[in-house]
Amino acid sequence: MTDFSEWFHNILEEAEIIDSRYPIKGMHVWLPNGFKIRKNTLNILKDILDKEHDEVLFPLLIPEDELAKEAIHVKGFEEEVYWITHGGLTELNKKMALRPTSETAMYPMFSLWVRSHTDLPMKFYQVVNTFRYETKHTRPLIRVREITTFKEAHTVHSSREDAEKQVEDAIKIYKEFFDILGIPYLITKRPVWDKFPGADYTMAFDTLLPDGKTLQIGTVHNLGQTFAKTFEITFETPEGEHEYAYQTCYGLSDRVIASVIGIHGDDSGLCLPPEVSPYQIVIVPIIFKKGGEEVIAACSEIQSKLKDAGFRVHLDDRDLRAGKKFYDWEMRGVPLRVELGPRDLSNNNAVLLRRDTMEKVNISLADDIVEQVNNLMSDISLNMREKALKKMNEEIREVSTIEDAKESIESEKGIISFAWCGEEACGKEIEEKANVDILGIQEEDEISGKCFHCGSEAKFKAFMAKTY
Ligand code: PR8
Repeated sequence: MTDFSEWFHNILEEAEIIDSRYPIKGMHVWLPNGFKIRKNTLNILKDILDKEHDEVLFPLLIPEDELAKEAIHVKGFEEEVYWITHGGLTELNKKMALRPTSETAMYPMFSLWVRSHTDLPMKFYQVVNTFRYETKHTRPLIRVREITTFKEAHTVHSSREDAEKQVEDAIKIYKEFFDILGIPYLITKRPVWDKFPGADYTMAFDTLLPDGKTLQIGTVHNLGQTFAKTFEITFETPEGEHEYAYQTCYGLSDRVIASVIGIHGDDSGLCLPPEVSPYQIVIVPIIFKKGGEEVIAACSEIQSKLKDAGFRVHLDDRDLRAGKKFYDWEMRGVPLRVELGPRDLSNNNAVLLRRDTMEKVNISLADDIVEQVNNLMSDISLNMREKALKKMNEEIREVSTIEDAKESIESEKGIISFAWCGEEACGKEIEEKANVDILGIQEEDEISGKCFHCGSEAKFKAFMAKTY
């Protein structure tokens, strides 16, 4: 993969994930194959969220006065909002925004719903499309103007401690989700100048794409009482007093799919984790002139067994060369291929090919195929996760001077860790001098010594990278 950007663009088209020719910049069409990957991925997240959250659905439009209520929030989004100004030919007396995110759609309603401490905590999520007029270069799934799969959770609590714990819980949820997908991540607390507009602080998940740039794939924000004060979200305490609620929100986007594609893919195309692949197994009969029917019958039998065991299986009986079929399914990233020809059949064998390692495994059809496939699938998921994690960890380098940081980033990209004082002025200088973004800090890591730039006492281990 010499040019990731080109590879990414081509594979979206070749594997029929997205059609990016829709005539509005930053808005794309999900094709059936992509939609299935999206659906499988979403189901994993929903299963996790559904344990403690209720799913809701709010309107797409937000009245101007609600959007404008939270001053810091609206400032952060003012350049990114799409406005509806007309209904037919009539100019509206109140403009309406297409939600860039839903705080200002939800919180006026939360103010009606939250009454007593016994109502709390409240935990909601919705999966919707959101709109952001991004001015940076748009790319399918990575930076879009219509985020088609915005998974946003919003919670309300009766104490600061509860909200802080929710931030930890949300981080656990996202870890579990990304682990299932084999997406490695670095979790940091964003610098103050890069936190979500209106939040007390932002925790972010970044992953590393093959071109050495990091991609923010999820964020968890502690909103403190800022929005509660703006939107009058108050509750009655057990003592009968009225207090502003504490809130959190966290979200993921189509970037999750971009990471699955980019991180696991290779020169042969996609390599999908079994958990999300539209087909988990494809069976390719190797047919010569003689013995074709027996081979197809044996393939169908294998298909039924695997289907009954709950796998998504496809028997590719198209009238095409086996080599062409191999190419197609490898490119689409199907985790496991079963090949069966007349000679295999007479030996009561089949050949399995793992997409992650491209290794062939001979199996005996006398043994339980479901068990063998089950074992292989777990191994594939594990191997994909470990390989991706190892690769990312190898790209995290510690440096002790800003000159080294600059050189290291210019030549090898990846992520740089360094000792930092945490001061905004110093951080901004670092970003400018090294021409990078500071991703954030890890507070839990004790650190001693001097800030690698300004020389004052270092307080944090921090990270920087070229970012998307
Ligand atoms: C919130 N409110 O909105 P966030 N294209 C693709 N993905 C994107 C884009 C884009 N243009 N912009 C952001 N993301 C909070 C939390 C409700 C939910 C992705 O937070 O603005 C990024 O991965 O940080 C980002 O981390 C996530 O959406 C949430 O957006």
